[in-house]
Amino acid sequence: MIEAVELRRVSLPLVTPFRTSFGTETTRDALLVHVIGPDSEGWGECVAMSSPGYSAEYVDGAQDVMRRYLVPGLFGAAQPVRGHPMARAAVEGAVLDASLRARGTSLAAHLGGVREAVDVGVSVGIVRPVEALVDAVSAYVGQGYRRVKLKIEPGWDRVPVAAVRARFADLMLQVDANGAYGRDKAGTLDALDEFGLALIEQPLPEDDLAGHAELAGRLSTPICLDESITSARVADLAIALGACSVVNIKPGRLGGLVEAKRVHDVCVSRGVPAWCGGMLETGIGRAANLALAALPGFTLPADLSASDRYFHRDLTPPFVLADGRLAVPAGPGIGVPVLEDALHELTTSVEVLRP
Ligand code: OSB
Ligand code: MG
Repeated sequence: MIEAVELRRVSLPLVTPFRTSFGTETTRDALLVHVIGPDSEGWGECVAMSSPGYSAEYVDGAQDVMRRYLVPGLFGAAQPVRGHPMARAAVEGAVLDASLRARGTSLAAHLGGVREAVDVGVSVGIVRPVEALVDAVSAYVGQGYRRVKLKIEPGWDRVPVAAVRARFADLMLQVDANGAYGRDKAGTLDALDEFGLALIEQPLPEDDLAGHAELAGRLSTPICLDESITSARVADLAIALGACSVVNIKPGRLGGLVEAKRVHDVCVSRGVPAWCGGMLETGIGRAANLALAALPGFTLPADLSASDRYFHRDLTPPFVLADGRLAVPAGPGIGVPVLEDALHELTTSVEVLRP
């Protein structure tokens, strides 16, 4: 039984602006779902961003669909809801956290996690000039991150990649275009083949599986899909078409941990390596992602970095890098407490919904 659901907005200033092909973030304005029951409570984090640049969802829209449809569904007035995976994932996550906390079971154990720590990398935004980018990468490498991902866009690809590769010959390096290359611009991606990249993530638009298959056939660098992978069915199709040979798995994009695990299972059965993506989550979303990344099919380093890579102050005890890994929380549910002081200081609004 659920007594109340709080939709809580928080605003966390980023330590450094995060620039991608779709925009620049300077603060993480996140929406938290807090499910409160008689003897348990649970937390979920919605990864929708402030504006619909990464995908169609955005945080105000996610809160609206939660308020009108998803939370009333929890209270017994269920209606079918198409789309809105990020909103659904946050609600599903909060309910699951509450029930696992009540049972004393960790999310990692519930999902079938097999490791206590996860190899992690860092996603580095577009930083100009190139010298500043190389300095930023150098600092992360010094901290022990196991791989580096560079955000690219048309006009910012070969030169920054060449500069980072020239400085770090053996670094596990990959790039992410967030779909910024049209088929007309995709030719410039051929120039990246000489840098020994681990993968190129989502070079073309989300719906262009055929274009990705063509590119994958031409390049020797593996193609990884992020935005395109909207369900386990699509993951299976994309792999079958040769559109990707690596998959980025994000529970928010997929509508929750249940579908994310299905994508993981597709990857395992097709022998395709997978890794856990990130969306600049607070400690709440990060804890859940780490539990997922403990599954055996996550064989490549995750986009889950230490709290201090994102925020001066996190909502949970900070996640700290240890030998290039983050520990998988072992406590009940997502396994970490939400810090009351930080929560109150960083909250910008609370909407309380009751049955
Ligand atoms: O495409 O992987 C992405 C952040 C926001 C939106 C999309 C993406 C990202 C990242 C950051 O790359 C990964 C992280 O949380 O560290
Ligand atoms: Mg991506």
